[in-house]
Amino acid sequence: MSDRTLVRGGLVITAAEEMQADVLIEDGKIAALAAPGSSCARGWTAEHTIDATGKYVIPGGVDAHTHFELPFGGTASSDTFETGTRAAAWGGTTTVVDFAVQPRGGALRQGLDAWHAKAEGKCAVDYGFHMIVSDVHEGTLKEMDLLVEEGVTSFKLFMAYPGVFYSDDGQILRAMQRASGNGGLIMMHAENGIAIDVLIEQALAAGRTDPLHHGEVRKALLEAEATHRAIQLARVAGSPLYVVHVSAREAVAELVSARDQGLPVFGETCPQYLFLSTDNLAEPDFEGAKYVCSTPLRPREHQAALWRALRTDDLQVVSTDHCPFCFSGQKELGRGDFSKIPNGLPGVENRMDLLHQAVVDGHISRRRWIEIACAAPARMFGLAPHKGTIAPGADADIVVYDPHAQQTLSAETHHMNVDYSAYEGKRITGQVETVLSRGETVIDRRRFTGRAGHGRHVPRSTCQYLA
Ligand code: DUC
Ligand code: ZN
Ligand code: ZN
Repeated sequence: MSDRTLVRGGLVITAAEEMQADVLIEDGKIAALAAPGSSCARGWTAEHTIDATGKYVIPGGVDAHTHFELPFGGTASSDTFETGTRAAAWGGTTTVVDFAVQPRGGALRQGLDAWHAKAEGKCAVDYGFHMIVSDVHEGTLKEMDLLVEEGVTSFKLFMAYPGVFYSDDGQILRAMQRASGNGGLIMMHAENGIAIDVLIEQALAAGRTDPLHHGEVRKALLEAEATHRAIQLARVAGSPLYVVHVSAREAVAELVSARDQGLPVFGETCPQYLFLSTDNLAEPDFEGAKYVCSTPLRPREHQAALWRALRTDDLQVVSTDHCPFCFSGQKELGRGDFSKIPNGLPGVENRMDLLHQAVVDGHISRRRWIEIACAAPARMFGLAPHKGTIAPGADADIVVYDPHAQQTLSAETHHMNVDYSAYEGKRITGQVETVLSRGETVIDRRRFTGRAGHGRHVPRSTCQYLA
């Protein structure tokens, strides 16, 4: 006996179109869309009906950049796969792509197995993995081919963090050459980490130890320089490139220039760069530590370039880089030395709402909201056509979104396992009401009805932007 649900009376919004439609779900997949009310006439019967009158019916969000349980700076990010994916569901995100980490001196396989073990049986929504390559050598390169075959089709390299994740230009070039042969997508953390380390040392020696100096040493020009270098290396290797967490307008200019030349160069930014700034890093009493992440928050003047690039498709994706550390006991590790503050911000629960607020504020259209938060990350990371859209045959990952609800973001009410909100007190118009993951209701009118273990690992195909 098949299981059917009808989502009735809502405004269906995809990246391609908006239409009043009923959505019929059968056995976890979208079976059909029909004109409002015609479902009864067509004889559709459903065991469950969700009334979406006056609401948006949108695809579940795809957050292509999370770090659950990431060891970093002597501690680990505070959301587990269980708490993090539950918070994702609350925020209308039904697929996350997290980063498995190759241990230095170890194999990619070791890192990937470790991340599978953390996630298996714990997740409330579906998940995939990228692979952080922190030690490029002949063995690693061969392993990249195997990972692509098993659905881990993207590899993050770091031009930052010497001695931790860092790869030099030769290693980067070799990994890019390999990706150009096996269809993998290289994701780049583009900051000149060698130069930044010099500036960190000089700042600390001069007594400039506060969180604000984290932003000052991680200069926009050093993000732009690394972005330029990564683009040139990718050209030489003949590989596509995806630049993660773009924050500096000078880095955006490098991407625009590459794209104007028709190069397969892509980029993401994150809500923190669109809504927060160095003003937050300057908050007194060490509160600025809450906003320490890399790339860093920039002066507010950078935001216009990010919004513009999102509108012109020079940036394709908004992901969160969700990497939460509690203020108490974790961020505090860096009191007296900003370089010891674990890098990262929470946000997996807030992305869909913040981007809806961007629609309300006139930065982007409704369809662009769905494109950058759902459809583009799904295509970029080989999750389409199952994820990121509402169309017959796609997974029934669906959010009923109330565009008129008013909410205030706060650590008091969020579900992420972290003791502060980066957006404390921010008023948002719009709220997730109900969330389906493969047809199963995981949030029912603002009650969590999901379960750990519902979420499955999703093997991904290669980047669909290149086809
Ligand atoms: N940046 C962060 O802010 N956190 C984790 C890793 C990274 O690159
Ligand atoms: Zn990074
Ligand atoms: Zn990251």
